Amino acid sequence: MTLVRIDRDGDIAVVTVDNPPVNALGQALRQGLWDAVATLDADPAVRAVVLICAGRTFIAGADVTEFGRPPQPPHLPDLVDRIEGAARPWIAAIHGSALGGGFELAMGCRFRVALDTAQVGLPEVTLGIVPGASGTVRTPRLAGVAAAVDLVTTGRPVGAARALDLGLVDAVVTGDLRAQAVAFARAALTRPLPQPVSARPVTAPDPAWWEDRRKAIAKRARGEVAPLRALDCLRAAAERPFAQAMAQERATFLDLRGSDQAAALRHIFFAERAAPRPAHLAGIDPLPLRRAAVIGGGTMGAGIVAALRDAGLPVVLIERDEAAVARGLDNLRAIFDGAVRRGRLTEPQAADRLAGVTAGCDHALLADSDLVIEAVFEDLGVKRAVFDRLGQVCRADAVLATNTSYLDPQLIARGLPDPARFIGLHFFSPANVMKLLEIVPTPDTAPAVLATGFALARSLGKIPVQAGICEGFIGNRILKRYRAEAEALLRQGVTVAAVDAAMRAHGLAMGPFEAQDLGGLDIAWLQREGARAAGQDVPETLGDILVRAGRKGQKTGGGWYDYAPGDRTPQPSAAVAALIAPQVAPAQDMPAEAIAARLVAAMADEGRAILAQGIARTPADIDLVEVHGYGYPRWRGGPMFETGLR
Ligand code: 3H9
Repeated sequence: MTLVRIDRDGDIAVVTVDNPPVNALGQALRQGLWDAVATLDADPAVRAVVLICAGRTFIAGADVTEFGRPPQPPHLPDLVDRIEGAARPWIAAIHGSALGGGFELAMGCRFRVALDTAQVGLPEVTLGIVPGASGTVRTPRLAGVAAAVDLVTTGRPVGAARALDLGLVDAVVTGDLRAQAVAFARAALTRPLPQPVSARPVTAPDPAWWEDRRKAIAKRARGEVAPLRALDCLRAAAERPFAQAMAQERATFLDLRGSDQAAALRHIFFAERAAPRPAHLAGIDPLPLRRAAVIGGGTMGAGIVAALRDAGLPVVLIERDEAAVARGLDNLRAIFDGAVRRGRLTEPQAADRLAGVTAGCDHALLADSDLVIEAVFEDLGVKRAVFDRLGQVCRADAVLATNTSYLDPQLIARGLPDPARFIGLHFFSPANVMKLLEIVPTPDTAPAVLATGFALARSLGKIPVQAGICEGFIGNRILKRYRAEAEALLRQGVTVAAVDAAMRAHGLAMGPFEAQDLGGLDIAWLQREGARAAGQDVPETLGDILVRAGRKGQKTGGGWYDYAPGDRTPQPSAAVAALIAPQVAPAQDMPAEAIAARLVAAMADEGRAILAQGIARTPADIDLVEVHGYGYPRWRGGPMFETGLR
């Protein structure tokens, strides 16, 4: 297959890269472009060169699959220099995404022309590396240091309009990109050429500015090394000559490329891309999803409605009476208003989201729905009653889903006229924000219905993970084990604050106890009490002691910690120490790493049991659950990856 094609439009050469799916810069493509420069430099009839890509995107970056192997020439930084130093000016014509090495190559060109729908960026830090082909050195010369620091240390791409404002691209066009880029080239040839990017000046901020950035980035990074290493490279780019800055960038890139963090982030990168289309569902067509419905407008139900509306689906929201309908709509309005406040939606977009919801208590509204998701109170009787009704009123081919997080979906489905179209879809709260969707088929679920669950996840932009049936499925089952192990540490004499601090140091936003205080200790307690009432032998937890003493978390002014009124800062609690004292050994110091290792090992151990029982299909699926549902640091790759199970 020819990865690089050259053709002509008069005296303008057009180099087309065609390396599906995303035109990644593997060795063969780098060589193809290297040779194209030589060919075109040798052709006196050529006055300028347009670099354009076939398929859905401009070059999306280096080929990440090559990162586990030694780099092969021609190396990308050399290729970028070669294009910049070519005899004729090159013009990058960008559609889709020019990311990482793709954008670095575009910066080697004398000009960049982008379609209005394109985006550009340097996402390398999300892969645990820094840009390795001049991204940290050329970007400040193109867009200034502040913009470059933002772009490189967050890894977030920017759209074409913003890229134009920042000076990252020279023109934004609509319509026929190739024709527009060729026209741009012709016009550019009538004027003196600008300096190559490497030769442009850069204004260095003062040391205090760098210190401020360093503090802000370190706080955000929580142990992730690439953003700070990228900042070092950017500082070198601002303060030192081009060649020296390039040498520092290359050394940093090669160092990080072989790091554990980069391996972990690559693991998550590929797991995320594999998840929406699992191999075992290849060739199974999902059912059409044109209209959806949600039963229950509480926090979870409203979040699911918002997620469905964000994906453009019209939604019916059913509640049990008019007052509940009004509350459900209020919940929904609060979500969309919040999105407007945060600048995620405009007022008209929010109004449109709301207008696409038909809310009521008449089940006849469900007659047209392709998918109905139940999100009512977590009680088997209540859920059974909902599905009895759905079995009567929904279309015979509609998919019926439960959002249960603990109950056995088989019990919920019992009595349905056609259990083959029933499935569990476990969203995480807030459902319009959290990326994880656990998909829980029963033994009766039809393959097409399972495939529909995955299709739904794709249209909602969620990460789907298939889970088998057990208490808590994958995520909540591991959470239970994690909390139990955290309590075991307390019983050994480790303090609540030491456990939480250790997990924060490990990269989680919160430790297990402060997280329980935020969510409320009573939720899990109610489950345990329910199980005890049903005759199960559930040993008393330390959390039970706290709940019985009225300490349910922040909402009661105290849980594992004390809270001053109006202040969410956890304060170590003498009352808690006294309450649990009879159950705990004398205080002991344990290093933070040892605490984290114990907790991670417990999670991974539960993960292994889950795999052995067929509840999860792969270790990577478990890692995705932890990263996208429970705030596990991506850069550690998840508990399975971290403990060596890949
Ligand atoms: C870099 O550039 C380093 C340089 O600074 C220095 C070098 C010296 N490589 O996401 P999709 C595969 S680091 C290999 O579903 P979309 C992906 O696995 C790189 N493969 O598509 C999937 O495979 P499959 C910086 C890649 O349309 C298929 O392509 N660049 C790469 O939803 C489709 O992917 C990035 O980090 C890659 N770089 O989104 C950009 N990228 O079909 C990463 C994708 O077998 N890529 N694949 O499952 C993206 O963000 C998205 O792919 C993109 C398209 C937005 C481009």
